[in-house]
Amino acid sequence: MRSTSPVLRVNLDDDEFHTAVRDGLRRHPRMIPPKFFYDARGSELFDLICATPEYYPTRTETGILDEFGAEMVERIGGSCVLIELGSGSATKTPLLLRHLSGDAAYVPIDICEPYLLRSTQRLGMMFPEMHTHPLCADYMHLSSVKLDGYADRRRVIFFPGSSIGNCTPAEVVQLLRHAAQLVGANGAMLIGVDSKKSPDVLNAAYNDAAGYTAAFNLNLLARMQRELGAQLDPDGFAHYAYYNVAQGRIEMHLVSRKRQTIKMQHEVFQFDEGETIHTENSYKYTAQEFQQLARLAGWHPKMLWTDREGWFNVHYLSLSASEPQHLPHQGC
Ligand code: AVJ
Repeated sequence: MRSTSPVLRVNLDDDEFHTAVRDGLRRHPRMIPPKFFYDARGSELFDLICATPEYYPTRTETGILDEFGAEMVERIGGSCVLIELGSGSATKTPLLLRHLSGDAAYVPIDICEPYLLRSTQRLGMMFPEMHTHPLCADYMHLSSVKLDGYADRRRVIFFPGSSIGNCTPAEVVQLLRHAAQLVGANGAMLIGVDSKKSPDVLNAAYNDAAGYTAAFNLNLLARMQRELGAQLDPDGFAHYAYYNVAQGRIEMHLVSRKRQTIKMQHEVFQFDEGETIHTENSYKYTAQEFQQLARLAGWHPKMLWTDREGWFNVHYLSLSASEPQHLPHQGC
């Protein structure tokens, strides 16, 4: 009775990478959005980052989902439609799926099609009864994603990994509003959010000793060479990541190590030594800060699970104000 639909492509424009790089290099300070990290090589490097000892978010969130997955599913309801944003290799997803009912549906959304296919196949084998409808889409444009079918089921967004950290606080509110529209009345969300913590811990997590984060950042230049024919010296740039305490975010940059140019389709971009391309923000939110943003977007924070050190939070948000804050059997 297994049913896996073919991958549906939604809002991806083939030219988008070119436009983003061109526009991002024309402005000052220079900036290229982090979603372009995730070509096949970048997605692979991201998985390697997740396995480094310094990058605590993955194992911390995995621990939380492993311990509290059953409780989470009690909240969201076992026969829901689970919509995962940025599913990637979907290694954490089984920690929820194993508690869902056999008739649950799963809608993984990811920008990287090979990854989407592979993880869909793997989950299809692990959960043969589950209905899976993969969407190859950019969840940053969630308003253009439409779902039909399963009209009687509760729609629940699963957004792990603190990918929401790539959004500014204003963008968080906007994305959470679009998420609310997608799930409709009675919808819910489970979202993983990385917390503020010691800058030492944060700086180490984005400067791993094995160099995978550096390779991930620099792969953007290689992707520009491969896909856009950009003429550049990949060794002329260095990985730079630091925690900006005032802004509450990790910033990743590619720093020019010398005076040089990047040429792309007859356009020449001049770089001074030390000039950077800002490639990523990864905001860290306290539980209270994040709950405040969720409320601004119309969500009701109902529950929060965290690890012993409070390094990572998984929030349960509902659109229904009347849903109890605490489950009856957990009272007292
Ligand atoms: C996928 C956005 C959550 O910000 O920690 C990891 C991406 N960048 N190391 C993060 C990332 C560098 C990651 N997110």
